Amino acid sequence: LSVLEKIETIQDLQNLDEKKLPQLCQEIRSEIINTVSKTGGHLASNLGMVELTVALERIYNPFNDRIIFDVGHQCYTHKILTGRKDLSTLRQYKGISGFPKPKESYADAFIAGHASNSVSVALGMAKARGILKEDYNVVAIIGDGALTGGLSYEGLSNAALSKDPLVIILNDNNMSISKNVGGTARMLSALRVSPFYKGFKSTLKKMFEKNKGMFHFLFRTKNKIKKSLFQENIFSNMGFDYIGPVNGHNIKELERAISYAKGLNRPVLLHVLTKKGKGYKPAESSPSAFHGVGKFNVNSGEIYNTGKISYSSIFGDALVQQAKQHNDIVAITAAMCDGVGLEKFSFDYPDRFVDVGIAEGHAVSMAAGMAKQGVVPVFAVYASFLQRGYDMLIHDVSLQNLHTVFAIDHAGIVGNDGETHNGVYDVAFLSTIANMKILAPSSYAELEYMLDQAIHHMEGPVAVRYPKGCERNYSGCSKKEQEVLVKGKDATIVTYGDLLSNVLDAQEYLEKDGIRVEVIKLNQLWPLNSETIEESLKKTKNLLVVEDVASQGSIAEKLLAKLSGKFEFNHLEVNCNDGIIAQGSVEQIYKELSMDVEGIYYKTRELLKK
Ligand SMILES: Cc1ncc(C[n+]2csc(CCOP(=O)(O)OP(=O)(O)O)c2C)c(N)n1
Repeated sequence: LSVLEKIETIQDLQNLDEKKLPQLCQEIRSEIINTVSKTGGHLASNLGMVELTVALERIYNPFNDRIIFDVGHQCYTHKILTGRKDLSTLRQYKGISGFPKPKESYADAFIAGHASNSVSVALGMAKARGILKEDYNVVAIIGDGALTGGLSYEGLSNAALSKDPLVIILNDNNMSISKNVGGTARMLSALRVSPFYKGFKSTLKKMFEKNKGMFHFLFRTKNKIKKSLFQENIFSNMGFDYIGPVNGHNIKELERAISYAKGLNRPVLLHVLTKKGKGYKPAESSPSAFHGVGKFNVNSGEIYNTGKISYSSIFGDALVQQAKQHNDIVAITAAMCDGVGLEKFSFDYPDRFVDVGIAEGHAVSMAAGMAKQGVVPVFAVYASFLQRGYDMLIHDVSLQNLHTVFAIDHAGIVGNDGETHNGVYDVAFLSTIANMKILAPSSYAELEYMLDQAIHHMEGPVAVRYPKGCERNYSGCSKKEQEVLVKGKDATIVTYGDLLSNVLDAQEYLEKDGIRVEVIKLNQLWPLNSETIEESLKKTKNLLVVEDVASQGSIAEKLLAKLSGKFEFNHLEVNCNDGIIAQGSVEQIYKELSMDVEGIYYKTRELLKK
């Protein structure tokens, strides 16, 4: 008989006989594995979190207490336990989000998607609780990968001496997406095998059971016994009560430690050790491959559609070729080596490859330092994560006009990860920065060409933005700043990047209706040269701008500002509106935003009716 089926409420979970917990965890694991095999998602991280989430939600009530998941990609067990047992629509259009989403449930205390902010958010909530004199608990759960992000240390530093009780659970699986990196990883390795750990297993475990008073006394005092038993570490030295490390797959041990942490009523850091991919062999042995995974065969563990050529892999190969010929090129990633296509580069040129951890702001400043001393840094980063580096782009890069290259992957709509991951603000924020140039390829050949231009033939900061996934129908290589690809007299469509193919297809349908559209493709988005567009508009008097960015700060907005008052023309814009775009496949989102072929066709007809 299923245990999970009987869990309708958090109270059911909290009242469940502890003997049934192993079976419950097994059922949750099966549910997660089966669902993700069909929907794709963050499998390995979630399998590692099953016992920890069960233990946590037997002690805290997510509908009253506030549980903040860092990144939030590991919250599937939490979703199952808080009224979303049927995960079949996970990450699908109009379905359950793969991240915590307060709109979906009150149990999802805060939106998540970008790493390292959970401690700050939790501290904010703990302070709000004090100010409003309310009564609930606040818990942050942060991974060892997310702990490489500087923001988490800002939060820890502030929280450590705070009078607001707060429990921070460090979910340490020794992995970011790939193996965790840097001094943080090293510090945690040392803690994992600390005397406390061995002690906890034997002596302290007994203390928990037999002599609570003594244990409590040891925690509270700063005497020598404590020092010998509780190894001093960065967290305890900052001011946290440090507990751990605790076995993250032993519910009994977890419940004891969590209850204890809760009872301390202070800022506490509870260190929990988990195994990424736990309970599913293929994910345990290849946790990186199963971190964010597409569809796969549950029995064999075979992941479908791997090794496909994509913009990321074309970029990675092109940069390896560049590095072969130029020994001053350095590749930088912020914990996304595979995601941005730099795996081969990291093997071939380990001395010219830097994985900084989840530290985009630092990566930008470090790139600036390299550039100042004559190296050519290429920072490959997803568009939405580069948002973290805005001040560094201005202060460290732009003011000195340093030659840095930003390979901006996942620009535009990213699909199933949804609103936190869409790269729809990059054109807006990059174009506010002095000296910045923005290029946008619409094909693999153009990406290779533009990367070469950015590295060797341009000065100062240059961003090359390209979409997630694969090249579409268009495979040309336009080498001008902008180019009229199709001549026409009735309307001018200006577009760039991934959407060019849809525009070209729509133009063909319009031509069948006798409507002649002029298609202008922008290769350099910024600075924006509008001469060709002006020439075209004098003839067509109708402008449609089609782009996969938010409307504020878009190319359309800049173009209209430039052309307004010069002459009369009608215009319509297709873009991502305010930029908050739901999850779904890229095709579904394109359709919703009228960026698919049909949508562009009808928008053009609507424009001509004006
Ligand atoms: C600012 C930011 N940069 C990059 C990412 C991409 N990312 C998602 S999860 C992850 C690794 C997180 O590792 P960890 O916190 O240890 O969690 P685990 O998956 O190992 O449980 C990364 C780099 C992100 N979500 N946010």
